[in-house]
Amino acid sequence: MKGQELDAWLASMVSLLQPKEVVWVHGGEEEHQKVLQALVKEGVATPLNEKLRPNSFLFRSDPRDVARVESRTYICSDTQEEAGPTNHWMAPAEMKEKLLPLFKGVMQGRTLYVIPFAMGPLSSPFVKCGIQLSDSFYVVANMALMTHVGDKVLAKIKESSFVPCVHSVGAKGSDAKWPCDPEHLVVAHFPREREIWSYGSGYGGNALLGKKCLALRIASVLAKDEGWLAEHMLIVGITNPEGEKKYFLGSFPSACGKTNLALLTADLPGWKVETVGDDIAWIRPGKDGRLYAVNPEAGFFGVAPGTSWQSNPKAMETIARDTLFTNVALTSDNDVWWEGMGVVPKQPVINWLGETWDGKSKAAQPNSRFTVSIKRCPTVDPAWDSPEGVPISGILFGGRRSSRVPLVMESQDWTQGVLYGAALSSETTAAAEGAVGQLRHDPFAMLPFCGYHMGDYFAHWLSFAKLPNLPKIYVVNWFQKDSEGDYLWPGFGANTRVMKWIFERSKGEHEGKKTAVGLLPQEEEIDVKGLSLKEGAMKQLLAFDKDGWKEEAAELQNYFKRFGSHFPSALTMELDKWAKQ
Ligand code: GTP
Ligand code: SPV
Ligand code: MN
Repeated sequence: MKGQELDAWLASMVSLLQPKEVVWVHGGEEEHQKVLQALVKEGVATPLNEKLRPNSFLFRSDPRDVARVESRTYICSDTQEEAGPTNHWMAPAEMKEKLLPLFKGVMQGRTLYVIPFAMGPLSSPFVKCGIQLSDSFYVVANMALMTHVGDKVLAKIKESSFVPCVHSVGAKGSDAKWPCDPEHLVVAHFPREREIWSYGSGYGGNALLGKKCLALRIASVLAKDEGWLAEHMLIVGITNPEGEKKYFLGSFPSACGKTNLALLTADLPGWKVETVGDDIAWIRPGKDGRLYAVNPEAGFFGVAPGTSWQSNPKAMETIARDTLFTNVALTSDNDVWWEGMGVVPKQPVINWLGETWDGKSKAAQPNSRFTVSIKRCPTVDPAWDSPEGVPISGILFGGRRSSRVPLVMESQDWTQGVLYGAALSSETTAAAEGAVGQLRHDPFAMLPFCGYHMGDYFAHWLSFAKLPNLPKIYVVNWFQKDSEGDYLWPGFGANTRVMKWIFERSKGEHEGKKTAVGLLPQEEEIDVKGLSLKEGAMKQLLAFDKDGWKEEAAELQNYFKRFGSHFPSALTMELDKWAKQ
């Protein structure tokens, strides 16, 4: 929508939503502090121990509103064909008919917050702006950390355009601390109109509309039209002991390790890791034929459980202050706690539901999260908000695979690498509703986030093949298990060892061993000095399971049938090689 249309749009939305007042978000630290204090006063936020965790707050959601709801997320393109087989679809007019009664008068007695926000550095030619209308003060507090908000963005919008984002937690008239309406929840995207409407949830990707809704689902459609890529990827800078620096992208499904790799603490002497982004990358070809990536976000909305001083010290440092926590447990000294934090909590512990913890059930909700500005990261990359982005030397695809998929392998060319992305599958996590631990296809970790036909999306990726300076593409898997169900690979800091091999491969080092599915490292090429690994672990981690891959190929051939004529024949041919090896 054009900037000049803003006033008329807002007036029409106010008459639809019927709030008791309209409050603009201007941005800035002073306003952010006022928002937090008001949330405390309303009893929505609990201030944490000022000495242990300064300027940090705990929120508890309604227990029915704890994760993204993929089953109620819609792509409302003109035709179902455009949305493709991986998205829920409804015709735009039909969806509007469904939405209008839900939104009509929903904000009666509530404040409507108007949040002008920018995804990407404001000075970047690639920035995309939105205006989120919301009746959630919690959303206001989160958006201030996750995006650039306020008057500067509004000024930009006025001279350009914005994506209208209408959000309500629903439950008209409810005086609950965390109102929501799970029964009628709907997150609707209109790719042609470039609009987002979200009703019924105040949590994460359902409610912070700049993130998955704009920066991935709507942006993926813009990217296809304009010749770039909007991806569910981390961006990390790695410097070797000789001082050479390279940037990498990593695509992992939700709760499969992006934040952890983005904030990796190198466990090898002389290696340095810096963070550009932990969830989303906008990637464009530069004039030199290389790919450049920008992080459209300004903060982390990271998974709390599993984060510890052992596994991810940089994340622990990042969230040491100025952080919002949602659905974690509260210790008796007013600090936060979660499973896998690696410390014993001060008892009694109050669990995420606000009850005294029984010591047996989960104290923190498995998808409990922290929200924090990227500027709090001790090793934020100096180029994290570079308007042009950072040049990319390698792209990683990884999922949770307990067997078959090796620790790392390298594609022989772009087409095989695109097949790595298309073939990605992973065991499901708590980041979305539904069962956990079930293997599902999640192409490019974009299954819940691609705003158009996934077959066309594969073709769009292939269309970059002609660029002269493409990065190499890798599969990684930190999650192989042994026969006792234990992880074979220590993961976390030890992933430095895999990044080292990838880094050195991009300089032409290491020979590896060729297979039909890609190049695997020879055992001695991975530096495992100082790691405590089970006997034979590396052999298993780097094994090429030929029969397993044939089976994988057959299963993929079957899966890809759903994309029909949209499925690129180049991928069919590549996959044939895997099946017939
Ligand atoms: P989203 O924010 O949902 O997109 O997730 P993400 O991909 O950023 O996942 P994140 O890094 O937050 O990791 C999710 C969970 O996986 C956490 O509980 C981590 O502790 C765990 N994890 C991350 N990296 C590793 C690893 O190398 N090995 C093992 N075993 N677990 C890991
Ligand atoms: C994900 O689920 O991939 C997330 C969390 O990054 S949310 O913002 O809730 O989508
Ligand atoms: Mn994510």
